[in-house]
This record gives sequence, C-alpha cells and structure tokens, in this order.
Amino acid sequence: MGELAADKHVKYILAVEKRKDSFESAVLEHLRMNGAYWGLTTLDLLGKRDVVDSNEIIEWILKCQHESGGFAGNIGHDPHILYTLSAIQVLALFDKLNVLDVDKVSTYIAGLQNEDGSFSGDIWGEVDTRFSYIAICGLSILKCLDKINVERAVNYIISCRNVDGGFGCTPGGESHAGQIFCCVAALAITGALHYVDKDLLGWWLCERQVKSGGLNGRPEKLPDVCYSWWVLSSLTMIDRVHWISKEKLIKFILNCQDTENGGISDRPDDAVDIFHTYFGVAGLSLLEYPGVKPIDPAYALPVDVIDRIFFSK
Ligand code: GRG
Ligand code: ZN
Repeated sequence: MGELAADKHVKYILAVEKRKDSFESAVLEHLRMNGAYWGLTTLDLLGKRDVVDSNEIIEWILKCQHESGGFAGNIGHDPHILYTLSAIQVLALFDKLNVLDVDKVSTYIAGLQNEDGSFSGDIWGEVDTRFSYIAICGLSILKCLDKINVERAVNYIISCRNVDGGFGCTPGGESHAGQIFCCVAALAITGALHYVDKDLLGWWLCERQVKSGGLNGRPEKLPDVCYSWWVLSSLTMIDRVHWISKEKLIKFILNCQDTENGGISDRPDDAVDIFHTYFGVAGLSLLEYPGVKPIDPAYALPVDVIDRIFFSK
C-alpha cells in the first residue's frame, strides 16, 4: 500500500476543471455546481484551496442563480435544491456567504417543504429524504431554519426509519447507506439524534465492511469508495466508528488511487472520477489520515469552515 498521493490529486482536480471539452466534463456539464463542490472541498481538505481563483468561481456561481432564488447546475439550466446546497457550501468554503441574498435563497428552499414535512427537489415535486437533508443543511448554514416547520421535517424523516435501524428515501423504502447519511445528518443538525437507535443502526452500518476493507451501501453489494463517506460519516455521528477496522478501510481507499495521474476510483483498478476522489479524501479525513483536514460529518464541510460560521463573533 502506498501513501495518499495528495499532490497528484490536486493536479487531477485542476485538470478536470480545465478540460471543459472532455468526456467527463460533458457528463458533468449539467451538474457542474456539484462538481465544483466536490473538487473545491477536496482541495480545501488537502490544504490547497488557494490554487484556484475564488473570484472567478463566485462570479460563475451567481450566474447560476435563478430568479426563484434557487441555483442550477450550470448557467442557463433549471434550479434544483441539490445545486442550491452545493452553491451555499462553496460560498461557505470561500467565506463568501455575504454575496448571497439570504432571504431569497432561504425562501426558495423553504418553499419546497410539503404539508407532511417532506421536501421536494424542485418544482416537479420528486420527494426524497435527500432533499430533507439538503434543505436542513442549507438553511442551517444560512441560519434560517426558522423558515420551515422543523418538527414536521423531523417527523417525516422518522417515518422513513426501518426495523433494521436504517432509513430509506420515502416511508417503506429500503435502507441504503446514502439515505442513512441524509437522515442521520438532518437529525444531527436539528438536535434530534435521540430518534436513532444507535446500536441497531451501528450494527447495520458496520456490517457494510467487506473482506477487502471497503464498505458497501447495502447487504450483498460491492464495496465502493463513496461509502467511505456515506457509511463512515453516519458511524461518526452516532459514535460508532470504532466498530469497523479503520486500517483496512484506509488501505482500501489508498488502493483505489491512480498514483500516476491522480484521482480516486470507486474500486481498485476502475477509472477515477471527481466524485470518488472527493469521497475518498473525505473518508480519509474522517479516519484522521495525516495531512488531511478534519471534515464535519453532518455538514460535509471542513470543520474550520463550520466553526467560522457558527462560533465566530
Ligand atoms: C453534501 C455529501 C453531500 C450530499 C448532498 C445528494 C445527497 C446530499 C445525498 C445523496 C445520498 C445518496 C442516496 C447516496 C448514494 C449514491 C449512490 C452511490 C447510489 C448508488 O446506489 P446503487 O443501488 O448502488 O446504484 P449500489 O452501491 O447499492 O450497488
Ligand atoms: Zn460510488
């Protein structure tokens, strides 16, 4: 096993950003706002946020804002709650939340709450606990949680809890590590973690570690680096990280690196992408890997950024 090829990953992220005509950027075109969040957060975790021009990025983010207050994945596209959170997160990363019309953005997010407390992703109405998390995380960063009915939002999330201790995307939906992250993080942010059966959920989550040391997202599925985030952040929030082998997971993540050209893939020997590069580095951050800044498991932003938002005068 090698070490984390941090410098190579920085170069890879910068190259993806520049290669606007490549296959990967064509695929990412409509969700460039997410790509910006993944890439820039990874750079920051590696202590390299300053290698990009923040003014240029902020200018572009503001051009992605729609008159409704929501943000799109790219200029001229339709707004969605998903990209709105990424825009808020990137601005938080650069300490530039002050460029936002907070009332407008928070009104857009709050307007997506339904009668039963759930959230839709956009005007088309798809409902998912992913959107509950996004709304709660975004509004909390903007200090506007009072714009929604938090009690109903929490009750809806609880209605998606399963007998195995996990959570699904809607009531009755199968437990999946990605949805568990969303529900646990939303409950953590709203101070409602007492609704989680930590031992039962911790057991389900730690069973996600397979022989190779990697984590899967559901029973019988293949391991994938992104679950180093979805599973591990959930275990961290419920204080059960010591229920998996940290060493084995570190080894699995490092084995998924392209040590020549940078980037991290979902599994050893697969092609790298910016999504798994972020989740690999974020996972290593939760595993306290040397040289990687600590990340907040609920807000998915570096701890120093969260401290600046909530604890500076
Ligand atoms: C700020 C970190 C952050 C997230 C924003 C978008 C979002 C909120 C959360 C997404 C949560 C989620 C559902 C993640 C799972 C993504 C994933 C790898 C899905 C794949 O599922 P399958 O069933 O793959 O295709 P498996 O691994 O089960 O074979
Ligand atoms: Zn994955």
